[in-house]
Amino acid sequence: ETILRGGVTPWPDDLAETYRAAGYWRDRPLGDLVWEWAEARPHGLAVVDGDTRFTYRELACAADRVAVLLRERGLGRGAVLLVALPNGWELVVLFLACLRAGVAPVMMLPAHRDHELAAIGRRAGAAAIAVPGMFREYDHPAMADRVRDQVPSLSEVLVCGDDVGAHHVDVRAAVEDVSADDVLARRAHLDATPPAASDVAVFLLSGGTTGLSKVIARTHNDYEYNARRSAEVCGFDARTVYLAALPAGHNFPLASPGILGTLMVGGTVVLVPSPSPSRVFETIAAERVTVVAAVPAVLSRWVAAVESARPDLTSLRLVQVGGSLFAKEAYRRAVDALGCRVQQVYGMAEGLLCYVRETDPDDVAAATQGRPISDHDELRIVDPSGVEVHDGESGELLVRGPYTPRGYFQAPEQNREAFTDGWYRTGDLVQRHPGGNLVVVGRTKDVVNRGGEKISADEIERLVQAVDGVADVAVIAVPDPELGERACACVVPRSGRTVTLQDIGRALRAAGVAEFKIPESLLVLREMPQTSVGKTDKNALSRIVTSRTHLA
Ligand code: J2J
Repeated sequence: ETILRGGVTPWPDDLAETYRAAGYWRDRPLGDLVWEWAEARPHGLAVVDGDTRFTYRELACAADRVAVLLRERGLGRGAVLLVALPNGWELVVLFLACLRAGVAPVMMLPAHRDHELAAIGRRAGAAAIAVPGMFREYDHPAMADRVRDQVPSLSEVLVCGDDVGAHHVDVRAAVEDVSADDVLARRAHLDATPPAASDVAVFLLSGGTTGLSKVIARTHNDYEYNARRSAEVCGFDARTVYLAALPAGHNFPLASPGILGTLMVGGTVVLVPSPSPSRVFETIAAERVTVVAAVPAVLSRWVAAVESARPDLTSLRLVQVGGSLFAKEAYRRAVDALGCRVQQVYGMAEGLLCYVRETDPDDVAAATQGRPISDHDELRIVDPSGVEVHDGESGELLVRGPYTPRGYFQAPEQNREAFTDGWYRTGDLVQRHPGGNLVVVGRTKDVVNRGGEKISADEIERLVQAVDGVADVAVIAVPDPELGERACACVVPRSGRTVTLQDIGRALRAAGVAEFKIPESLLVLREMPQTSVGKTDKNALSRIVTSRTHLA
């Protein structure tokens, strides 16, 4: 059977054989692991969400119950489910249920809205969507109903929360209904029809450079290796208590080593719905959390709060930080404030993961973003003409390897740009530190990295271009002390018209764009600066913006 494989670019056979021979690819679907964990430590604590706790056995039972629910709703092997849930036990159970049923979850964010959900739903051919109930005063089931109307393939709306409509699928109710005697029957049914290890296990969103949404298909083989090897490199074991504070739809908290890596080694996953310092500190103290991951913007908030609140962080062994630039000074300050190891991580949903190792000297830990997890990760650092740079010089990083897919899902046009002979063009400018680790020094891709959330400039430009009164627009990143960067819209209005930041915000919200992507400042221009070849000169725009102290 070839399920969803039509849109996947396979690894070449000889490399696939190499990865198998090296023991990276084990040819086992991830769903098989769920009962393996449950049998190894049935009464071990697997998941904690507030007062809700699951042992490994309870987790496996719940996952199977929801997997059967998916099957009953017509979602079987190769079906695609949009998952737009906040961190909570439902997200873990549903994720594992998908793996058990062979359904491919698309890891969205609860911050996504109609625009993102519909675009991705169409791209991935989603048959269903899972949302919370009311969350942060927003009616997610109502949004899901609208998305269903916009995506022809989408028919089922799953709700993980209260106030479930009669036409919705109630996920919580199914889990409450797990009866002991059916466990074996359910398990046998699901075991009888496992997905293939080369099937798509999960879809991740790309930090995208084009306005066209694209998704990354991660196979059971490559994603299992990614999480297992990460757990090994980061020293996770059964004593690990991992706090998922970043949105679990991201690859970092999901599998770097994250939730999946923790469950693989028999540790405990604790989830909080937001990374607010007070909630995080309370949870660390209450559950004796040992590891937590953060983006630099979130970590800075924690560090500032630690310096004033002095919470009990004595259980913490490791704080991981990645997703955007983390300055040396911020590293030093974090180590001082937290009193534990701070580990830089440079990763991407497209694959490659780099971690600073525990054995790296302190100056390397402070100044580098780590090195790859696999001996079979192949890296090239090239100049704009594609020629490898000399040692120590910076260039664009190209990568391929056992957990870096060879193309985006069903995106031949974008693949021509983003992949060359299987090499993924990261769009990151890096250089090699004398010790061998990578240092991220910049990027070539046109994105705004807003506190670790990637915003495609092109996507927002298309949306702003459609706003009434706009003749031309460019979206650029402007430095920000809190978030690292924020999006600024540089707009040339039509003659005789004015365009305000509020106009843009209103139009984008009406189009159902996620709040974090809406430009936060505006530069109004009479004409767009151009390069000598007639393209918008974004460097000139950045200079104009930084020379002004006050923007709209
Ligand atoms: C500078 N830029 C970084 C870092 C990522 C683990 C950790 C992070 C991600 C992630 C991930 C950076 N310093 N330490 O998926 O599993 C920027 C680069 C990169 C892009 C990828 C994981 N760590 N970046 O951030 O897919 O530009 O993954 O190409 O969201 O984030 O973004 P994303």
